[in-house]
Amino acid sequence: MSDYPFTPLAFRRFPEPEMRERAAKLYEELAARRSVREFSDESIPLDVLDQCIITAGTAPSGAHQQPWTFVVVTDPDKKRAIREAAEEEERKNYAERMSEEWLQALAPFGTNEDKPFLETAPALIVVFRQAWGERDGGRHKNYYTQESVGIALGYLIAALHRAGLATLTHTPSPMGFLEELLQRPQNERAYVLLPVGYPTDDCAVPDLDRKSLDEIRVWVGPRD
Ligand code: IYR
Repeated sequence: MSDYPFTPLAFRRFPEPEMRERAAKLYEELAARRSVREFSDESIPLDVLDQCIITAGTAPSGAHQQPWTFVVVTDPDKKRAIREAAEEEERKNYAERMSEEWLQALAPFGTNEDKPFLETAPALIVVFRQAWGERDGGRHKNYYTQESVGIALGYLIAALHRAGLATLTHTPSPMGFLEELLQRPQNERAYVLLPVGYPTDDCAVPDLDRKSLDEIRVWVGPRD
């Protein structure tokens, strides 16, 4: 017997004009999202984070293994410890580990090894990938964990944006210190760290363009 007996799909169909309208609306909403590096220390309604995390947990995953854990850090001492450890790694990145080409790619964004937002933002969500699962005291393999957690992260960023919260997709590298500081089990690997909060009143972001449809889409086959 299947672990999951099949059940009829509840699928919503829309008239075509409404499909276009809904697609355009989501574009408009997500196109307005920007990665923020200057966070206000103003508190946020923390229950909204739970709502967004449960939304992320609806993402598809390989063999439905849901190989993700979302750790929400609001404790000031923990945030400071994370900042210190991240800055130590980033100092090495900027000074030794990043290639000249990489440094040049980042130059327009003015990033450096100082990560004050890790303390200023009222919450950090650290997303972990479960490299393997545990069942009946034994390990079982998880499939497509990178893809699954990447999709869930996309849902999470979109959900937080829609709720009116700013994020930064931050990947201090390497991220092993997060596994230690947050005392995660052996099977969990830090995947990404999202500071969450409101931007400062004078927050500025790089004036960048996004690639056009023609640059990112290749069509194979008839269009009508
Ligand atoms: N992790 C480093 C470097 C960095 C890398 C990328 I790719 C960015 O888009 C931005 C920064 C840091 O956070 O500074």
